[in-house]
Amino acid sequence: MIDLSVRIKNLKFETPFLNASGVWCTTENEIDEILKSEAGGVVFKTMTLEKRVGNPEPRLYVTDDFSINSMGLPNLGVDYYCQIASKLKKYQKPLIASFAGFKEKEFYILAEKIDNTDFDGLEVNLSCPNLEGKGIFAYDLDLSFKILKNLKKITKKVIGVKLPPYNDRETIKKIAEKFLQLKIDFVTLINSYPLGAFIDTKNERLVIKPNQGIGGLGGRVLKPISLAQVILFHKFSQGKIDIIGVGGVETGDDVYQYILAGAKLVGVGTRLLKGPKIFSNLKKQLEKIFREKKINKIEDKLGQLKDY
Ligand code: RRO
Repeated sequence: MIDLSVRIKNLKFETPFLNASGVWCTTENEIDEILKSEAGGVVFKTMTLEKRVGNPEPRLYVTDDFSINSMGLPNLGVDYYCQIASKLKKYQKPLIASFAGFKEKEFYILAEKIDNTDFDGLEVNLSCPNLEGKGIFAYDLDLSFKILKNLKKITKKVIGVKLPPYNDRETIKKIAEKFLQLKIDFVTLINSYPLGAFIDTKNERLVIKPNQGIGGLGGRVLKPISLAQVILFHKFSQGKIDIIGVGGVETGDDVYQYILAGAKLVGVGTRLLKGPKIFSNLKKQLEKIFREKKINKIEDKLGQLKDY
């Protein structure tokens, strides 16, 4: 019998597939569709204290190879999501609240609100690349560690952090060691690569409008970058912090690569733009790989890359 279920602390996911926050998870209807699919749970669109319309369009460009977005955090606001969480509880799948503040204090107010609801876990988004005139929190390690230390005092729920890509091993090592100390339960690796641009040669202009036409890069091209982050984080955290791998997941083979790299679950972003049907395809394809390789459960292969 193949068992694709995994756990992060006390949360059980019947399959290791999630949406990447941002895709198909802004309205109650979208979240409902994810929960009705073969996804093991859902991560909500990153919520802010107030609702937001986001950046001007065009703000998303998608090809088979990549996506570029500068959505600018459009969402319906924390109160809306807290309210619908109680309705969506009926699916008995983990509901994860992704949230972000513009200032340090807002992270604490958001966490307090979310802590008193039916959400099962929190994903602190320290890596949104698209806020005009603002940097990425996660590139300020001292501030990020301070925020997380304080959030741990506020919430008793399962807590994870969504990180951007880093370009050196030392930073990943430092973060992994600190997260072990802070008892962070999971990390989501990675958000979109922060600086992506593409030019439409016919019209001689960039394909998106906000932020000088530069936005977060996702999709197939991200997978090698993301896999390296997962491998290094898994190594430096000694496999003690669960990882949700995100970046270029399209097939069961991609999922299997993330499992070997050390990710217990995967998040699907760019490919989910075509709809939640991808989750049943991923399930069939991963089960086929498990059958052929005679694997019974994900834990047996987690981080099990062979040496040369
Ligand atoms: O809404 C966005 O522009 C956005 C967010 Br919050 C994020 O975390 N990652 C991304 O690629 N876009």
